[in-house]
Amino acid sequence: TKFDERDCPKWPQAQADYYRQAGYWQGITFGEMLKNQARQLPHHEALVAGKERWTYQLFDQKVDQLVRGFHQLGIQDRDVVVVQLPNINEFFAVCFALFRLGAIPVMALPAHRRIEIRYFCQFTQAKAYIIADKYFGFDYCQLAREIKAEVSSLKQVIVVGEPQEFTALSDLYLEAEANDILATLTNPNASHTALLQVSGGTTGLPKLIPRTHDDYLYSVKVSAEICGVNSHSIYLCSLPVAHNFPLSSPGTLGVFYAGGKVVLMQDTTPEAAFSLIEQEQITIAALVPPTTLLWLEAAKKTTYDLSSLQILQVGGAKFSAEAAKQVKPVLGCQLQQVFGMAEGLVNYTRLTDNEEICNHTQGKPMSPADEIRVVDEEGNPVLPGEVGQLQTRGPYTICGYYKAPQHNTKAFTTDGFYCTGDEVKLTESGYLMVVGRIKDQINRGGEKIAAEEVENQLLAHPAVHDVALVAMPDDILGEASCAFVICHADQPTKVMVLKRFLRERGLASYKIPDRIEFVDSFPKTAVGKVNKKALRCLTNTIKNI
Ligand code: J2J
Repeated sequence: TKFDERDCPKWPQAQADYYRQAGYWQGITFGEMLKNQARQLPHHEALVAGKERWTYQLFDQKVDQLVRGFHQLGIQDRDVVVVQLPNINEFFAVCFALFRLGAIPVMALPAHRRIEIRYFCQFTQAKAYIIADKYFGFDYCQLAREIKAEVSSLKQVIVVGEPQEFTALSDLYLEAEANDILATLTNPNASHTALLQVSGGTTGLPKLIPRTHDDYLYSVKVSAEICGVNSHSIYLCSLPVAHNFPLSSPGTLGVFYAGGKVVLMQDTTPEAAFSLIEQEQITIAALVPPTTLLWLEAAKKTTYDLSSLQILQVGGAKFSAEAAKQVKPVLGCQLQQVFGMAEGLVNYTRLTDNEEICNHTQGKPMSPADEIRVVDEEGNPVLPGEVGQLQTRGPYTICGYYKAPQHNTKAFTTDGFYCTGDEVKLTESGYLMVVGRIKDQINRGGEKIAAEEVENQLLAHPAVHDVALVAMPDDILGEASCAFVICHADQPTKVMVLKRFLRERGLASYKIPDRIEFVDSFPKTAVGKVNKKALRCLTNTIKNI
């Protein structure tokens, strides 16, 4: 079964026409974008990871070679491929080869496990799954074996490193022969889905986000402009590459678009980052708030020279104004706050903004075509400056999740605005301040956890009668997760037992509750629902006892 664009709600015709006429959507694909760079900057370095250094020319050649190898394996236009790779150059060779073939990568994270990967493969009827053999001690070949046994659509497992019974990626870099397939490939349609991003989610199952070449490339281009990224920029990528922030805001793709250099790192300690900053003369880096706090601490006593660093982007979760104020004095670079979402809308503080704005707001929409409104519970606009839910639509915000018509009626308004679930305040100058959230999600230092998903997994344990997952304050992460569990009266169980249960079922480790509290009942709201607000308060009291 092939990927069907009809499973991805699209912009109404008039809106799409406008985005094209206004020049937002340029009909260019990611494959072409890289080809252009390889022509213009062949000897310029594009990608660095450890000892690997790829120029744009080499990068482009590797992509073409992989196109041949993938094609030979039977990967074609409109096939879905789940890509789960760490921060290595191959991630990009793989993704761009898939882009050129018209195949669609699912941007899985290295932290995902059996539950998530099986779901992605099954739900998309993926034809291939691409992994690294091992990463942080985890054996992905074993995971692939389990998935392959369960998902019949999955024909190929491709491995970076030791392939065991599967196919080695290194065997798929093929040189041109007679009747080169590259000559016969047609360029994918730029208005079609280029990739599937993974949503933070609010429901039992993660949602997939279809991003087209047109809309994603537009967001990448504007992001690069706003962040002043150009061919001299050197971008440090320490967040997991597949995540929307380091991929597109402006991220690695924005750097390629601008002809700059991406430096990938896997070791996320501040010292390793500082050493790379000095060595590679990094000019821009992107972090989530918890890592920024670690950098701020470590920078006070480091001997590394960080003076090349001009911009530090911080996003993914709320960054406190107190920490924000320290960035310039301690790290010697400018702070840029980034408030984005894989569904689309990204807000940036601008490089020309004053410190008040940079430290206290989460920026403003990147595009003049972004439409935003702040609404109350009934969906009516709140008074200026009041708190409400943020809704948005625009040239790079999706109109619906992949294959999720029912959920889409809830997550999108009838006039096509995405309901972000974020509670914000709009300042007089048009900047957004994130003040909270109405979606049932935990933002664990930038990693999103859908409460319902974890609750469902815990409910599968025979001893568990009911469960409610809520956020609890954490000094470093901002939020950690706490599960309140009611056991069946005759079946008491233990914290360790439940945690092990979740791990063995194959839930990504960041979703495993940081804390589990056994209770006899839940506080209820007036209408009889579990009162999560009260439970969140309870995490404080428990902590203080
Ligand atoms: C508060 N909450 C924030 C911020 C995201 C760039 C940057 C981040 C993401 C991302 C992204 C926040 N302050 N600065 O995709 O391109 C919370 C909001 C939002 C949700 C989206 C990008 N920045 N958030 O984090 O899809 O709740 O994208 O709705 O992972 O993260 O999460 P995600």
